Amino acid sequence: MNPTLYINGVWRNSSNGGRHEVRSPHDGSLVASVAQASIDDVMEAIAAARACFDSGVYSSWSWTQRSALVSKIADLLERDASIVAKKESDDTGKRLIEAEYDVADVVATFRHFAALGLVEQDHVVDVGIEHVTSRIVHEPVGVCSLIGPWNYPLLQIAWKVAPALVAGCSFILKPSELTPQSAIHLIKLIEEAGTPAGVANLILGPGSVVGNALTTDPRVDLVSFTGGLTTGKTIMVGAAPTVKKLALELGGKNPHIIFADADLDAAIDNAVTGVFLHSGQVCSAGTRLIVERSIHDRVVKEIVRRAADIRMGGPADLTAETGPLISESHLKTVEKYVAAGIAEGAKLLIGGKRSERPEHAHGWYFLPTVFDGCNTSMHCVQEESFGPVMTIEVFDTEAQAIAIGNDTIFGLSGGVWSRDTDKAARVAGALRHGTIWVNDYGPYRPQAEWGGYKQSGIGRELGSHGLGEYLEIKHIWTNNSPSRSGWFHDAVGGES
Ligand code: TXE
Repeated sequence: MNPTLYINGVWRNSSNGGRHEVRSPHDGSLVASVAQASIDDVMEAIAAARACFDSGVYSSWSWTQRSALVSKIADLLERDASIVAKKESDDTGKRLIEAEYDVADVVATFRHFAALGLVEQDHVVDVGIEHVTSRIVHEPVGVCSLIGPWNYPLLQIAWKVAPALVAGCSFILKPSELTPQSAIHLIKLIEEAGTPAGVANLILGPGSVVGNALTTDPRVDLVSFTGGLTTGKTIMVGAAPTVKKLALELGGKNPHIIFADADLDAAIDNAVTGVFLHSGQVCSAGTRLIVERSIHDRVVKEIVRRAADIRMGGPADLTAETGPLISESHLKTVEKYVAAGIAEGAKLLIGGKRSERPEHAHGWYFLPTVFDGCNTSMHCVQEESFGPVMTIEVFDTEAQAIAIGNDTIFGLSGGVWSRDTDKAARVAGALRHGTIWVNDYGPYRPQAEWGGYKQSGIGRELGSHGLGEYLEIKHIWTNNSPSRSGWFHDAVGGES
């Protein structure tokens, strides 16, 4: 049995012999068998990360040394890109080419944080007192639990691991139990790059057991989590007694607004990509199409035509444009969501059920689905399906478009299409979401912050704030000409 837990620089199996089988979302075949950590393993991993951090064996490395390490990991990821992409594609069911794009993004993420580590973080502030030097210094936050989801397994983990390493933290990484293989390989590369034992630890297993231990243990200083809203709230509660720092990305219900004066060909094409890419298993998916009434019929007709034409297939199908959902349980969740949408009066225009093609019979394929006649009182408009489901709402005025786009508990991302640049800028400014695309939908770059308003999360990943999450800020005040404070009266006075 391949040892797949990594604790204090040693690869090993679970202390209680637990294993977990990873199954292909495409056809249910076995793609890997990995160790499933026990609580004792989690305790050991946290102890190792804590001892490593407190010893200063890595946290005392200079910024330059840590950046060089992260840069080396990027090189190794580039070397192994095709191996990693294959593992990612096997676990997620996404096409190999999509997984290859993801790995390229992962490399870019490591390179971004390596470069950021070379930018001087510390500085002196002028406090207006001549004999005082006031320095602001940045120090690693400590021991971090990094918990990732299954939709972009390696990428979401990279957004956490790379800044944690550059900052000088120690961490315990827990990828989703559904998609562990790329994380295992990443940790091998982190080891190969020369990272000291105890800095990077890997725990595999279900969130409710090992994830819970990782997010409640008093020795952990920060939890960075990407996943569902319900799990995010549970983590907040568990982290509260020891007031852990939290970085949370909890998904979105993202408005995609098309005005009548938009470049409709580009807008419709991006609307289709924005919601059906990766079968909607994307936190920033543009699931809520919000269309100006005068173009509604034309836009809807075209979207339905395009949705009907989407080719679905597994990792090896070179003609496929999108793939299966991650698991049977997730497919059932999407089915329930669609049934609820129909029950509350949304008009199903296409899809709404699993694929009946024989080649999809053993996998979790759900057809691209479009609901028209929706409004903000409906659950299907308010709740994340995380499947290939678009809801369509209409508006008459700019103010209405903004109000509808903001009528959600989430605030991750949104899009606006218009040839009127002033109007588009006004709407972009008024939408309460962390990323807004104007006349585009979906692209991101590691140089720019990513994260949500409202219940989409806390904090930011990527950009420079994405490093800041892993840093404590210390103010060091040095009085170069010491004197008495003179606040309290002193009956004797002077030096004793
Ligand atoms: O996510 P979970 P699930 C949304 C999406 C989806 C829903 C549920 O709407 O339908 O979440 O998906 C770990 N303590 N997103 O159930 O449970 C778990 O092991 C600590 C949005 O798969 O949030 C996994 O590693 N950890 C999203 C990770 O949390 C726990 C991406 C995510 O699993 C835990 C994925 C606990 N108590 C789903 N319980 C996005 N923001 O992109 C679970 N985990």
